[in-house]
Formats: sequence, structure tokens, C-alpha cells
Amino acid sequence: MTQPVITDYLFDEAAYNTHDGGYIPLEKPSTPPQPLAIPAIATPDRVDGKDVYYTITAQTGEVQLLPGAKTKTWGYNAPLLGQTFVYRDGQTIHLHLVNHLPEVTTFHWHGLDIPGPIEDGGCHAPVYPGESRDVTFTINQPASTDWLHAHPCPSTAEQVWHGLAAMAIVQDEHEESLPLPRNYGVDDIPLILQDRRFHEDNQWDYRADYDPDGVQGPTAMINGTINPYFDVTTQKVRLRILNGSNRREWRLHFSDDLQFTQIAGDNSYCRPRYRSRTS
Ligand SMILES: [Cu+2]
Repeated sequence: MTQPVITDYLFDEAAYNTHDGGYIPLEKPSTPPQPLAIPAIATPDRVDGKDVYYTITAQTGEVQLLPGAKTKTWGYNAPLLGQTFVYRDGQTIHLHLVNHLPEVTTFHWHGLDIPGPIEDGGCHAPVYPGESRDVTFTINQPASTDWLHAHPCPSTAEQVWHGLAAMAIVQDEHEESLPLPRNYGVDDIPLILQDRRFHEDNQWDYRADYDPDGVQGPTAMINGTINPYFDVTTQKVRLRILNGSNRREWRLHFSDDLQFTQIAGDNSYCRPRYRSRTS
């Protein structure tokens, strides 16, 4: 089987936001390398055949991101970002959504092919502070990497910036038949890319950093880890890359320009051919 491999890097340089007036370049971290945080996989409250039940709580927290004071953060079932939700094609998902935040939020499933306006958690499905909402939907789509993020209007961006962003993975039979790494946290690695500016006492300050085109900061984080490293133990590694930043576009390469292969985009595998680049 001969399949052409596309080695060109497909982007329009002039359209990149490095050319924006408000662009904030990333700075090399001055703090020592930290092991990459791997979000835990969410455990269902109950499984009854294809019916799977979860409780998801949007909560405040604080995390030791830098030496010194902990940073105040938000997350889903976690102080920052969230647990990873692993769903399977054909499952019916029952969610008990709880808001422990000081303001209204929603629980939006970015990439899941599920009904709106309530189940998919857009602006029309508010959960008020101290309240909850129950939704049910059936997963009926191919394997994909998706995400859960807040989507209240007009504070979607601010709440995601506080940390309300978690990965969701859909599995199916086709994906299982492919020779791909799928050992979560070992050779199948979630990478949630974000950037922040740290102010006094290591706090984030959305108002201070506010830009109507989206907030950026000079410090990169992956899964909420600054200057992360990951010890690879396998020959092949699969990276699930999620741009969870508010504005930044990311150009990714390995520091030694190791070649890698793109196998999927939003919601689908690259078929019939793979794309790769070398630099
Ligand atoms: Cu979204």
C-alpha cells in the first residue's frame, strides 16, 4: 500500500498570532523541571451495562505551581483542570453536575456529538452556585479526543482561564483494532497546553491581564505543570494535544526535531494517509 506522506507544515505564517499587536512571547521557565502531571481518569459512581454514572463537581482549589505561595485555581473533581473522562461509543452517560464555584457555570462537552441546548452544556444549561443539574446522553461517534470546559455566557474565557478544562476521550472498536499506544499515562499521554502570567504571590489575575482578543501569559503549562518532563518507557508514544489556552496558537516540535506523525485532528483520524513533519 503506497500512501503519500505530507511533510509540509500546513499553516499560513502571516495568519499566525505571533503577528498580533497583543502577542506575548513565551519565556523559558526559571524553575526546575517537574514531572508532568497526568490527570487521573474519572471513576464512575456506578456502571450498569452500557449506562455509566458520574458526578462532576466544578470546584475551587489551590495548587503548588511555583515555589512559594500556592496558586488559586478551579477544576473539575480536581483543584486544577480536571479528571480525564473516558467514554465509549454506545455508552449512555448519566452526569450529576455540581457547582461549588462562587458563580454560575456550565459543563460543555466540546467535540461530543450530543444534543443541545441542555446536554452539551452551552450557555442555556446554567448550574448556579450550590446547585446541580443531571443530564444524560448517549455516545454515538468514532474515537476522538475531546474536552470538557465551562461555557457560561459571557464568562467562558475567564472560567476556562481559571482552570475549568478537562480532557475527554472517546473509545471505539475501530480505534482498538489499530496498532496505537493506548496505555493512559504511560504511552498515551494527555497534553493540555496553556499559558499564564503569574502576579504577586503566584496568583493569576484575569482583570490585570485582560485583552478583548484573549488573555495570554508568558509562562507555558502542560497539564498545569510548569517546565514539565516525562520519562518515556516505550518505543512508541501517543500524545493527545489539547489547546486549552485562551488565545495562544502553538507551533510544536521536539527540541531535537525528532520526527513525529499526526494521526488525528479534531474528532477524527487522518484517513487514508498520515501527515508528518520533521521540523
Ligand atoms: Cu469548546
